[in-house]
Amino acid sequence: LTLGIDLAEAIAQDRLFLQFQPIVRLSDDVMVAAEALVRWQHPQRGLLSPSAFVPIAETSGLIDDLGRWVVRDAIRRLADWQRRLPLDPEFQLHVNISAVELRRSGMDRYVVDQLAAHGVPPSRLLIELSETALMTAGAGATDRLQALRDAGVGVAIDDFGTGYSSISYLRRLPIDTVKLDRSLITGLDRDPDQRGFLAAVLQLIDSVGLRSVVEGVESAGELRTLRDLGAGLAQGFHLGRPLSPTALEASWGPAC
Ligand code: G
Ligand code: G
Ligand code: MN
Ligand code: NA
Repeated sequence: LTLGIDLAEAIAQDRLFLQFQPIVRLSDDVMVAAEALVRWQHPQRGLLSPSAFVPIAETSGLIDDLGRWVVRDAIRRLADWQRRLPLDPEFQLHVNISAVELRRSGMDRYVVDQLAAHGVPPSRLLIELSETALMTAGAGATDRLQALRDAGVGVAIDDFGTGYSSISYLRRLPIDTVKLDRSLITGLDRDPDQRGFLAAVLQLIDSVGLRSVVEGVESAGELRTLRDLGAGLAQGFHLGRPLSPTALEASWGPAC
């Protein structure tokens, strides 16, 4: 496909860009994190979402270049923010990594080296991997994630609740955060069974010493129910859409 050729060029010419979606601590409504989401401004096809080009990158061998571009740009942004803004001590940037990137040896090294090169403390970064990516990645991948954890980088299982993962993975994988898929949240305020189920899942995650982020909060009713359940961190269109860096900075309260 010609999109693959275009993508190689787009990476080389910096025609990709990141948007940032706020992640909010529900106890005090402070934005304590954001998720970086890659986009591509294609000259003919317009704005493309990652679901339109990450799969192409994965099959065409461009995923390493794409992944490095994302990691480097995200860390540069963190360096810029910590220079110019009174960042909350806890503030963390979440970055998505695909299963194919995780299989590459040296992925962990690249992340740690970029952090050091830009003077960003490793705890400012969190790497997100989908449940499916974690299940299929193999032993080398687990070692790389452990190396990231040992270096102080956060590691999250993303889209939790959609795949076929056993809950025992929550104890075995080198992760510190669980991002709950939005299918667990949609309609939460209207369904008591779903509410009970989510309460139990949140408690399970807490009981094994992990932190949870609830994704896909789209309504005031869902948000209210999550507060009642004592959920920690939340993300979703109701709390904030993916934004340009400038727009994210404007939405930053003085506390950050
Ligand atoms: O923004 P959108 O809903 O189209 O995102 C679709 C998917 O793309 C999500 O599953 C998200 O995790 C993934 N994604 C977003 N940004 C990145 C990125 O920088 N790298 C990788 N590998 N995946 C990303
Ligand atoms: O798979 P992952 O969780 O990384 O997917 C992130 C994608 O989900 C982003 O593309 C983002 O735009 C989208 N997203 C974020 N919040 C919401 C939401 O509240 N509702 C829906 N439908 N999508 C969301
Ligand atoms: Mn994600
Ligand atoms: Na998710």
